[in-house]
Amino acid sequence: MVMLPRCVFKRVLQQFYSGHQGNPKSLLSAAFTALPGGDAAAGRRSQATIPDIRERTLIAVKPDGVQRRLVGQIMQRFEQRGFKLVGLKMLQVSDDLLSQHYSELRTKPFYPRLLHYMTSGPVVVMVWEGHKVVQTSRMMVGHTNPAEAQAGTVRGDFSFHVSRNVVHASDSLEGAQREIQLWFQKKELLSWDSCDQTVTCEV
Ligand code: DAT
Ligand code: MG
Repeated sequence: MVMLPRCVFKRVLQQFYSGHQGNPKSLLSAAFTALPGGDAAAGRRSQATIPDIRERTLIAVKPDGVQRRLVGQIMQRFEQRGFKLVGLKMLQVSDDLLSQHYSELRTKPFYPRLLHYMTSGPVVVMVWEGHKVVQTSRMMVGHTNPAEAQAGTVRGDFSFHVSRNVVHASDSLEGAQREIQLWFQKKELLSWDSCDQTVTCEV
């Protein structure tokens, strides 16, 4: 059985009563039309043409970003771009969590300093959702080394040294999934309907 969110169910009823004849077939067609961004043809369209608006990524404002009061400005960039916030929390990170998060960097010479810096104060960690959010947010965050980051990116606008680059962003779909599971419990993530969905994305 398909569970429809309340605002979608309302749209189903509106479309059913406006113009569709009252038979079960047209109720089904109204349901397709009212699904987020959907229309009657969407049910027949191939999956490949439908943008995956449910993609998720992990973004974290690192201790330097929190200390410098940059949390609001960083979040604003993701909201402004049209992405949807589905998870948010502030925490003091443990060595254990961080060593799992940065497990690939364990052998790097800068790793002990990275660990020290990342546990030096609170971080704000969030999950953002939207079409190609992993790739887009990497571009928004900019090059790992702020000295090479483009102006207009978070790192390019707010930092100049690789050891204090303000923000973390997952670098791949698989990485995002792994990191989201590491930092968030399932119940801490919210799936909610944003009412601008059909305005920001053609599906
Ligand atoms: P990114 O954060 O862009 O995904 P990464 O995963 O290679 O980059 O490295 C993780 C963090 O480690 C990075 O954001 C900052 C730190 N770091 C990377 N290279 C460094 C270096 N050469 N010296 C000091 N810190 C470094
Ligand atoms: Mg990385």
